[in-house]
Amino acid sequence: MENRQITVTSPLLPDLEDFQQMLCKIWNSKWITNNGYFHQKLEKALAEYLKVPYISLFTNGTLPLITALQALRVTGEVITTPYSFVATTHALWWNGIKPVFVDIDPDTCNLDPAKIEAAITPRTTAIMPVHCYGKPCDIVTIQEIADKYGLKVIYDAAHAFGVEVNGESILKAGDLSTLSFHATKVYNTIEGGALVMRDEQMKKRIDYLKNFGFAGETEVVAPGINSKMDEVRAAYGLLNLKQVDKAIEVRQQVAIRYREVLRDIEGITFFDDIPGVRHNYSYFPIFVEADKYGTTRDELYFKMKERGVLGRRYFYPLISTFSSYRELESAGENNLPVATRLASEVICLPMHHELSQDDITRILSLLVK
Ligand code: T4K
Repeated sequence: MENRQITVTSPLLPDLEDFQQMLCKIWNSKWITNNGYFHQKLEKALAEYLKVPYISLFTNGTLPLITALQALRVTGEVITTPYSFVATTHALWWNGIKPVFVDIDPDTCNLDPAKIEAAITPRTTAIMPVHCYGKPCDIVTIQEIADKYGLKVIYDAAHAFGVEVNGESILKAGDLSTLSFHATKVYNTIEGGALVMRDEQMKKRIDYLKNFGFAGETEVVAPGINSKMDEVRAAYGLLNLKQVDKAIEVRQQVAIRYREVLRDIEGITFFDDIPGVRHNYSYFPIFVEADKYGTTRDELYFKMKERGVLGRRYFYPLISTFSSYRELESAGENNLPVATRLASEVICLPMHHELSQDDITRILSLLVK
């Protein structure tokens, strides 16, 4: 039996020689950070690729969340999902904001819009949903609720690189959207991220905030932070942008193969593509219903691990169960039955551009009874 480990993801890497050429340019210029040539070039290229009006590059995907809350002067309470990576809620905590967890919709794993209004209090100032696994949130209903109560909407779109609905970027929804370009994402700059905004004024404000609040050499207009992307990673990002479509196509083929086989397995469910949506196939979550499948999620997860197939239980445990948040009134299991159930059933199967047909066969053979 083959022992090679198959990991949940594998980073999309630029051609090394191409990257070395980029490095030579950076070395020659001696300009290595602070809004350099490659930084500006990548912002322009990404705005075009993503079909968004303005984008500001960051050094990872967590600082854009923290900065977005600062830029919109969000305070008090924010409604958010417990079914995400911890960074989503941590960004609220770092701004002194109280997270209010609302349950998710089982059909999408995203914040359930039908449950948002009941969680709004006089202290609520914003909603922070996540397009989990890159599946679009119900942006229309969320905006209607936000407009009705005068709330800001910040989308954590860390998983939603390149996702479009009817030809429109999902990143244009809400007041601001954040992206992560971490090594594990569909598109990576090693570490990296971005904020997507609608107008030039907001871009200016965000650009100040990510550079200590500097507006010119001697003037500081806000208590900013340092979260700029450097030239090396911006150059790397430019190279990866050229090959990301091809990587997404391979991922799509993997999803097609997975679905063909998984459709016939009782007790395992998964998401199908949504008509009109350009998916990015960033993750391939399956949900294991133990009573129908005959094996629990964890039994399957550890069996896979033993055989060298390293799926991941994204997002288990729920953020609301971590010690920093579990005392919140909204963190109780009774308030979050769907998220609690799905977190106990999920395994994200390996999903990346380097999976071979043999890898896929090996992974599926562990799932077929
Ligand atoms: N919002 C959401 C919704 C997010 O999902 C995330 C990040 C954020 C915000 C924050 O964005 P960043 O500040 O991170 O940019 C990973 C990532 O570190 C994290 O970026 C990601 N979400 C989260 C869902 O997953 P881990 O701890 O599971 O990653 P790790 O190191 O175990 O890697 C997973 C697998 O990927 C490895 O088994 C093998 C492969 N891998 C990983 C790395 C780092 C490689 O092949 N090469 C590598 O260099 O958190």
